Amino acid sequence: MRMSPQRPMLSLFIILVSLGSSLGSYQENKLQQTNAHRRLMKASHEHLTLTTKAARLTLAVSGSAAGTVNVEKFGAKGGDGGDDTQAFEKAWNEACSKGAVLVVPEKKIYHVKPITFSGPCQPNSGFRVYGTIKAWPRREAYEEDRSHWIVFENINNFTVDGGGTINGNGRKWWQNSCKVNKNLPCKVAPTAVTFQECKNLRVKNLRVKNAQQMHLSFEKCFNVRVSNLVVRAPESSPNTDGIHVTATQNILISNSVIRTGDDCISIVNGSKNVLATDITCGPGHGISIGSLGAGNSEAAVSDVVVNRAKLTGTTNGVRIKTWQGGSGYAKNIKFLNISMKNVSNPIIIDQNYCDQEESCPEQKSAVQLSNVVYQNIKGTSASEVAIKFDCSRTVPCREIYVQDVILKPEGSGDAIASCENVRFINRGKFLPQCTT
Ligand SMILES: *[C@@H]1O[C@H](CO)[C@@H](O)[C@H](O)[C@H]1NC(C)=O
Ligand SMILES: *[C@@H]1O[C@H](CO)[C@@H](O)[C@H](O)[C@H]1NC(C)=O
Ligand SMILES: *[C@@H]1O[C@H](CO)[C@@H](O)[C@H](O)[C@H]1NC(C)=O
Ligand SMILES: CC(=O)N[C@H]1CO[C@H](CO)[C@@H](O)[C@@H]1O
Repeated sequence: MRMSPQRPMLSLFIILVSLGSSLGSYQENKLQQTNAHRRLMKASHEHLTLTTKAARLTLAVSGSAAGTVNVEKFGAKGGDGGDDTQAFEKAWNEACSKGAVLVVPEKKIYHVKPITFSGPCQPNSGFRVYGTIKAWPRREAYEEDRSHWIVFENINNFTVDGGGTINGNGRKWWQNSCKVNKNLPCKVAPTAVTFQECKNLRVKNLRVKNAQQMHLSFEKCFNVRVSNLVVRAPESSPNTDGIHVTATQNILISNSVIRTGDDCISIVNGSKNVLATDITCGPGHGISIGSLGAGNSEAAVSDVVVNRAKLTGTTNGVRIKTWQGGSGYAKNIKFLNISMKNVSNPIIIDQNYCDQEESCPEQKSAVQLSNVVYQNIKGTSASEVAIKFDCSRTVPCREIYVQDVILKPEGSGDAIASCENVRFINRGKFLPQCTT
């Protein structure tokens, strides 16, 4: 019962390739390109609908040919607080080696310790969660590798779906975070679900909640479609990013609702061709590119589009954050059609990012930011500074395009824009205007 992902994956590739070339031509034609872009977005939208139909058709035709492996076949019990890890391992080995779909049955809660699902697998393998997978609560179980709970690695042409829940059970981890208890040392906590070096991957129709630290991370993946996710953790939970993208190319994240204690989406070094569309975000820290350039490192991020996002009550809206002393670039980035409601820093470029106890000394080098487009961004700011371009003095921001950006104060008072070391070009409305 697998929704043959080859065709959708190929389509994704085509969408992303055309997206990439559109970004290229955008550079030449600057803001005259809105019509072409609108067509592109419309096309990609229709395309998604079509591929879904094609997938359904394939499903109907192929029936249950691929076969399934139920975790209960290997002794998973669910619900009694017992440890189902081994059953999951055995079920995975069978599913992966035979080309079947691992099934987590509905209505039960399976407790699982840190686990790695490794490929490569036979064609037609998959992973379908109907019920709930919940993280083993005792933190001792994570001593060997504190940064991961569930890992999928080295799998191709693969879908994770099912409509069920993956629950990181993160409360104890949050209580022991140095951000919550200042007396404790800062240590990493597990990412709930990590995808490493996966190709042609689909992750859809899932709830992921209460991660120990980040919820989902895509690392060194290629051709990924993420859709229809609901990601939730309390606003107060530390570092619980929704979707983290690192060293990944050609990834489409669509139709997802993300409400957590940190970035809804964070896109960092080595990522290229990232499209996030129809994202509902908040509470949380907004949609971020970065942080980049930490520890004097070199960064490369390009061709990122965020289209149709709705942010409510977040601490940032759309943000680019880089540390002083870094190098490399973040370029060809578009933030389009975004609505903000009571967002504290709706538009922010922060090249003096410093997320540590000690203050960060001034340094000469910086990650170069260029060709960043803000178009059709409307709504309200919870703070006075609605727009902040705090760019590097030695490496100013170049080619920053602002069109039809209107941000008003949420309450009474004024909204202002603060602009340091930025060269921007604006068309259409741009409110508030830079005062510095
Ligand atoms: C994945 O799909 C591609 C394209 O359809 C195919 O060439 C490749 O062999 C497949 N890989 C696996 C591991 O099934
Ligand atoms: C940044 O990404 C590039 C390309 O993926 C990689 O070669 C480099 O090591 C990365 N830098 C850091 C600091 O991770
Ligand atoms: C707006 O956000 C601020 C700060 O986050 C909060 O104190 C305030 O209650 C919010 N106002 C509304 C109307 O939601
Ligand atoms: C796809 C989409 O929502 N496009 C909209 C983006 O914003 C422009 C105006 O800047 C609208 O005209 C598009 O409809």
